[in-house]
Amino acid sequence: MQYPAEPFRIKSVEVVSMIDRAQRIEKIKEAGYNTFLLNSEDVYIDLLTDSGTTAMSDRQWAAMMIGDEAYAGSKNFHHLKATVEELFGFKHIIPTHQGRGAENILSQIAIKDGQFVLGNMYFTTTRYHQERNGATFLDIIRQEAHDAAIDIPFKGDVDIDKLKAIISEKGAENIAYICLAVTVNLAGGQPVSMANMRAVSQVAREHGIKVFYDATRCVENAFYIKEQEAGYADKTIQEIVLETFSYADGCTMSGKKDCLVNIGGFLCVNDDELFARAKELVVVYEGMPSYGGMAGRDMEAMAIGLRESIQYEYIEHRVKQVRYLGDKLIAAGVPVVLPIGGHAVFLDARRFCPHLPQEHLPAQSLAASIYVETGVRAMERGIVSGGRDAVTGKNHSPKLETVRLTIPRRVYTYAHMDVVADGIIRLYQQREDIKGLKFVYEPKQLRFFTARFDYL
Ligand code: PLI
Repeated sequence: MQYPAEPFRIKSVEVVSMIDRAQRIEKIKEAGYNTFLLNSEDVYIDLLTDSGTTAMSDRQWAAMMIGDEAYAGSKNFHHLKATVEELFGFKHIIPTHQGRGAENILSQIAIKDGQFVLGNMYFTTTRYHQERNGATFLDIIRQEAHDAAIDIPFKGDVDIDKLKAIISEKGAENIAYICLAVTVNLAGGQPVSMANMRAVSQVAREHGIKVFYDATRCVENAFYIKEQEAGYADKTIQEIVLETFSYADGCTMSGKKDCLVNIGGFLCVNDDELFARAKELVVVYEGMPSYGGMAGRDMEAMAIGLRESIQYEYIEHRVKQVRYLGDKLIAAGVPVVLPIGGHAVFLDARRFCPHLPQEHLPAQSLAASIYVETGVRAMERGIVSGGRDAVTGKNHSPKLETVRLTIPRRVYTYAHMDVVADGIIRLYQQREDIKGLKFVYEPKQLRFFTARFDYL
C-alpha cells in the first residue's frame, strides 16, 4: 500500500484553530522571527518537531496510573530496564530526563580533553556536549549526504574510507568514540544501512575504538532497512533493531521520538566500568539511577511505547505519512531534500530562495514566512542551527540550508498533510517576496532555540 490508512482510531481530541493572517504577522514579529518563540496556541498545525509531541496510546495512558513513584527502586524502572534489554540487547541502562541528559553523561565518561569524536553528521545538542568535554567533532558521513538533490538510499551511511583515513591520521588513541546516528536528523532523516553499521563496527573493533549510537530514531531506521536493504524484507522490525545494536557498545536515546512518549531518555552501555561511572554522574545531573529524571509513570509509558513502536503497522504508517507529504511537494516542483527521510520533510531553502545568500538566513526566513502564509510552524535547520566553530568563533556554514516540516507521531492525518502541502506550494509561487533576516540577539550556546531576528 503506497500510503496506508492510520492504524488507529481517535479516542480523544485536542481542538485546534487558526488565527488570521494579520495576527500571524504580529505574532511572528513578537517572536523575533524565530518559530521556537511562538506560542503553541497561535499555531494551527505544529510541525516544529517530532520530539515529545507524540500522541500516547490508551494503553500508555492507562499505564500512567500504575506509576510507582518511589524515590528508589521503582518497579517501572525494572519494567523499562527489562524492555530495553530485550529489545535493544544492551547490558546496562541509565534513565535520563531526555536525550541530552544521556549525551551529557556519555560525553563526560567517554571523552578525554583534546580527543576527536567521529560521527555521521553533527546534531546540535550532541556536538555541544562533545565539545564542552574537550572533543573536536569530525564528520564522516558519505559526501552525498551534504547534497540535497542526490536521491540515493542510505544517505546517512558513514564513508568507510574517510573513517579509516582519519583513524590513521589522528591515531586510534586520540579518538574518543564513533557516534553513529540512526537515522541522521540533520541530513534529512536519512537512514544508515545494516551493511554500513557492520563495516563501521569492524573497523572500530580492529582499532579498539568504541561505537556509541544515537538511537533516537532507530525504529524508523529499521523500517528503511526492511524496506530497502537486500536480505531484510522477511525480518521483523524487532530483529532488525536488535541486530542494529549488536554493532554498538552503547547508545544515547531521546525517548521523546521513537519511544512514543512526551518526555524521557536513557543511556545504555555494555562496559561495566563505564556503567559504574555513569551511575556516579547520573545522581549529580538527573536523579537516582533508578529514575534519572523521569517519573515512574513516564518510565512505564516508555516501556509500553517502545513495544508499540516496533509494530510493523505503526512504523509503516509513520514513515509513509511523512513520504506522502514529501511526494506532494515533489510533484508540485517544490525543492526538498531527497530522498524523503523518516521523521520530516526538509525544504531546500537554497533552491526555494535562490535570491538569498546563506548569510541572509534563508531557511530562518522561510520558516517565518511559512507560518505567516499557512499557520504551520516549521523549524530552521541550516546556518542558524549550525552555530559557530568552538575554536575560531566563525559561523559553521552547512551545505544543507533547510526548513524542517517535522511530523509528530500519531497526531495528524493525511488531510492535515494536504493543508500543509497546499500552503507551501502557494508560498513557493511567491517565493521572491521572502526577505533576508539578521540576528538581533544571538545566544552563546545552541543559539537557534532562543535567538531573535529582524528583516535586513
Ligand atoms: O531533545 P532531547 O534532549 O531529548 O534529544 C536530543 C537529540 C539527540 N539526538 C537527535 C538525533 C535528536 O534529534 C535530538 C533531539 N531532537 C530534537 C529536539 C528535534 O527537534 O529534532
